[in-house]
Amino acid sequence: MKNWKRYTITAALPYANGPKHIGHLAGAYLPADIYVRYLRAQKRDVVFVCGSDEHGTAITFQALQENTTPREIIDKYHVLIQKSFEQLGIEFDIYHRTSEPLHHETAQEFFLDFYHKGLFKEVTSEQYFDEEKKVFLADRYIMGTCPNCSHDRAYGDQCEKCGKSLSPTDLINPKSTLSGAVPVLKPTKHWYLPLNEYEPWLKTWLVRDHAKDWKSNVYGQSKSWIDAGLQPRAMTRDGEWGIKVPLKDAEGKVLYVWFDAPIGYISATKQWAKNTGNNWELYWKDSDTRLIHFVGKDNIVFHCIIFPVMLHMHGDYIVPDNVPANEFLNLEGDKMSTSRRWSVEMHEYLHDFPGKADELRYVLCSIAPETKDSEFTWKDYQTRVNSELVAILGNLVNRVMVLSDKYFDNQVPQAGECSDLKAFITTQRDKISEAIENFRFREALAEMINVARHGNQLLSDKEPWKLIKTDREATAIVLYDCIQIIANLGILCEPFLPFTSKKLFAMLNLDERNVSWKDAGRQDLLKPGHVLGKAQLLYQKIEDEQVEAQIEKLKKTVAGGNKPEVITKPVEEKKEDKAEITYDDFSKLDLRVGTILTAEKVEKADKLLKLSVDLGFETRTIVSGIAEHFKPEELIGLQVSVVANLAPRKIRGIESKGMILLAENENGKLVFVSPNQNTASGSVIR
Ligand code: B3M
Ligand code: ZN
Repeated sequence: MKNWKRYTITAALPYANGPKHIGHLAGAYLPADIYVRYLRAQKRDVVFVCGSDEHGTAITFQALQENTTPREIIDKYHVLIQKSFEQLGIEFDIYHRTSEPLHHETAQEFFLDFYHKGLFKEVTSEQYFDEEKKVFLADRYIMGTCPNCSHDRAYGDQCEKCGKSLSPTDLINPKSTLSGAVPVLKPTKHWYLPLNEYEPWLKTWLVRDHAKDWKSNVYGQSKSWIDAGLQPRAMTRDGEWGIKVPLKDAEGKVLYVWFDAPIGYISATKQWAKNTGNNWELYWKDSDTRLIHFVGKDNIVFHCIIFPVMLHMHGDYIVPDNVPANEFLNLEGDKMSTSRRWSVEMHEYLHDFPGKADELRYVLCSIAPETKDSEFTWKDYQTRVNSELVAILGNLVNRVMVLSDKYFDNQVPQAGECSDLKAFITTQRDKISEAIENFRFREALAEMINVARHGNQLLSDKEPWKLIKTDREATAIVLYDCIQIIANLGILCEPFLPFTSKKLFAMLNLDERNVSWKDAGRQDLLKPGHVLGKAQLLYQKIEDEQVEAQIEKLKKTVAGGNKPEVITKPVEEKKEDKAEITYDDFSKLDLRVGTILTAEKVEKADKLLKLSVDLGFETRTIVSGIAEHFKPEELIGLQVSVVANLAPRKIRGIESKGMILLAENENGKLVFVSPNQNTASGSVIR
């Protein structure tokens, strides 16, 4: 394998005209994120770009139908989608927008490059025009009778009854779906990419270079497109919404959305480079850069044929080295679809299962449609969370933390390196690496879980809870090994379960910045005597009622079409006008890091929790109005910011000394303001 100097990783730019569902996540974004996290853990040079695809006829027509503007639709969903990704731990280096001027310039530059080199074919043809709405109609927006089967609701591109692919002029009695008017044919000129002329280049590139290393579904689909013969394809459209064709005689014409969208990867990289002081050209023009596109299967042709041809035509650019596209993820026995409302949207999941991003990542990765379509069911989600995450990984960590605390004072016990742990974990690490490098993420995840299984096996073989009665030395060895296993899991699970990894490192009191992928396999990640952090619960069981409610919701949707909508408001910059304070005012505050030791409900007060908080120098009772946002058990061990010198107050008869700081997000949900790594209780915040 080639020794790549750097990586440019792209994930399909979502159309910002609606929410995105977990099928999209499983298809492109999650595998991309896993791959990137793995590269970062290896300290490789990588940029991971994505952003909103804001153009296209779909958005224009949606706006016409909903009596609004494309802008309005897009602004809402851009924020919603970006937030969802963030909360799911999909960590792009930049989430750009194709409406940005930088993108418009970049796309126009590509167009002009081809234009000036005389590479386009200019073709004038007759196309249907809606005289009422004053727009040329995309094929999808014309309906009529199918010449093949007489179905009277056939679309201008295809009859969904008999499956025949059509062109709008084939339809009998065509009508505009926008106005119902009979469309008229009008001549219009467009610029075509002569894909047919690039067939030889494509063939060589694909067949010679990638027959072996591309996934068979991707290679097969691309090859059959080429084998069927390519046609010139129009790269411009009539319309107002989009990037203006940068020519004098092109009034009212914009670039075809599939011309500009992939260039969006380049403009996103340019913006990222500007923000960070990098050189974007290295990431797109240096032959030592590995370019990889993560997309769903409906985007294969654009990323394996059209965009590579464009990059090749331009001449300066590298072409993708791989496009590890996934197939589709179905839902409860049917195709997932936002418009039919048979879907689980990312933001809905996050709303219904707050704090459970890793649970979804885990399940989606283990059932990812890597080689063929696969299926998500809520029952299966529950089973995988409960019998794998909770029962294997969560259980191991919990037992090891409890036992170490009980027998060894929450410290790594003294023990010789005497088992074969090192060989085992190194082998697992290499298996995981090999699988990730070859885009077999399901397998990689299973091998990671096998490491946790090994830990559980060790515990049930050696039974330290019995062993301690007779042999303290031997017990120390078992727990030493188990602690090292957990520390290794902190590294190995990070690409898949980033939130879990963070919690593991905090529990072990290990700074994640001090370890990287190559450290996995070490049996001395934590030295004897090292003091562990506080135990926290990794996962909770998913209850029957929770999955039943989800299934009910889906059924209701389809029956009544009224699945409750959860749209988060775009974040508004809210600035309260408070009077300015001096530095002295500020320094009057005694702000400290505290660790929550216990939490319980306050009787007859729905909103209140009574907490005991370790401030290092003392333990305080603090009453906090957060009971509707958090379950007491999930707070144990959590580190928070505390105003320590607030005058005591009696709340419901309980003396509360201090206040815990919380931030309220745009949904009214509260989150703690916590140090981003484990910090000694009582540490001063300033
Ligand atoms: N927006 C299609 C989609 O969301 C399209 C991808 C563009 S990638 C350059 O499926
Ligand atoms: Zn038909």
